[in-house]
Amino acid sequence: MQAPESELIHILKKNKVDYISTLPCEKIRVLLQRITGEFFHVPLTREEEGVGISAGIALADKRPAMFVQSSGIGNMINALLSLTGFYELPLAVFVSRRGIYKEKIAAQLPMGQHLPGILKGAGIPYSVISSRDDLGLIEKKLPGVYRSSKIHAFLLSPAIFEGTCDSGILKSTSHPITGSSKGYQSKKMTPQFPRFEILKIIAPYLDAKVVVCNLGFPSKELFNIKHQQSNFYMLGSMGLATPIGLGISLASDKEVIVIDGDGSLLMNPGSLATTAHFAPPNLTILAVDNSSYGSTGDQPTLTGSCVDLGLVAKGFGIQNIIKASTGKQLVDALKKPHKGLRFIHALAVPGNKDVPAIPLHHLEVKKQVMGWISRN
Ligand SMILES: Cc1ncc(C[n+]2csc(CCOP(=O)(O)OP(=O)(O)O)c2C)c(N)n1
Repeated sequence: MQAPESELIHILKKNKVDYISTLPCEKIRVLLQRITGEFFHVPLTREEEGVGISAGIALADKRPAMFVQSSGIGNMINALLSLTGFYELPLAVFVSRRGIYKEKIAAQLPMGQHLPGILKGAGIPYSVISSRDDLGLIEKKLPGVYRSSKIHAFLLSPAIFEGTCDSGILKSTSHPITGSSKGYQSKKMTPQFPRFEILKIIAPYLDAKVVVCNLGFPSKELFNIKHQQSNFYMLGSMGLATPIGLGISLASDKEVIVIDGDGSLLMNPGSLATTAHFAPPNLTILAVDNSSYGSTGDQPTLTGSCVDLGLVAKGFGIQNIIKASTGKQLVDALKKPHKGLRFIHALAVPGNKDVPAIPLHHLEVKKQVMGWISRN
């Protein structure tokens, strides 16, 4: 009889799942080890960023899946609803469900036990997989996830994997950090323009690139300055611009530019670590740092007092960091040939341009972006 891990991997391969993002749970450790070796594996710092990365992968017309613990669903709900579900993208979420079978950690009980109710309340379809006899249910439901671009959660009981032998599992060994961006020093600069002017300056350099744009005013301003079919305008899922761009850059050969914001990067800073880990050569992150939550009324963020985003990027291991505040510095940064991942820290003064809303339906935006990626 096949091990349950092998059976599950067989089902995933049969359904042509390409990319698997994971954040570990001890109950599925053997399965996770196998996944690392057999798929394009994306190790996450937080489950929410995995939803963003998976959305980018789906925009590039590849098939994403995630393996997380039940507690991780609590970190994903907004992203699942305002990104994956909203843009009708496919995502299979395999959940190691704690708190229901021989659970020894009391803190796992609340999320594990309430999980079906939480998913039901959120309108996310799920299947309960209580034993390995139920694995057939995954085989039945998984094709529909990708055919109909739906989210589906498969709640996996630890009973399925009970007794699995984990001898031979590779453990992480500590290793020295190499190749960090030693040369980058953050010079003092004074911001010159608001975001709108920065977007006008960089607009000519966005041609023929997939642009993932932060939600709120950044997207509205970009639409009004330069709409192109390859612009993905976020309408929710704050903090996931960089993960979405990372997903597209991993799953396609297109040049990708993420227009992110300081408030959003502070919400999911770990995504810079994941991005540095893969360091896709076709990805540029342009962090428009206006030291404020611009779209909600310019409330200050901590980049105005104690946080230097360029140094944050450096600390997470991004090697190519450029700081810019003048028009020339911005243009030079974008024109400079680059062989690897770039992080452009663009200083801005607060303020939004009063521009009309984007008159496109969000599903039209998705269609345009996916069409552009597949044609080019
Ligand atoms: C989870 C979540 N919290 C809060 C908001 C409200 N919100 C929308 S845009 C935004 C500000 C984003 O700030 P930043 O990333 O710095 O970009 P800026 O608008 O300043 O360019 C906030 C707080 C939200 N959409 N989602």
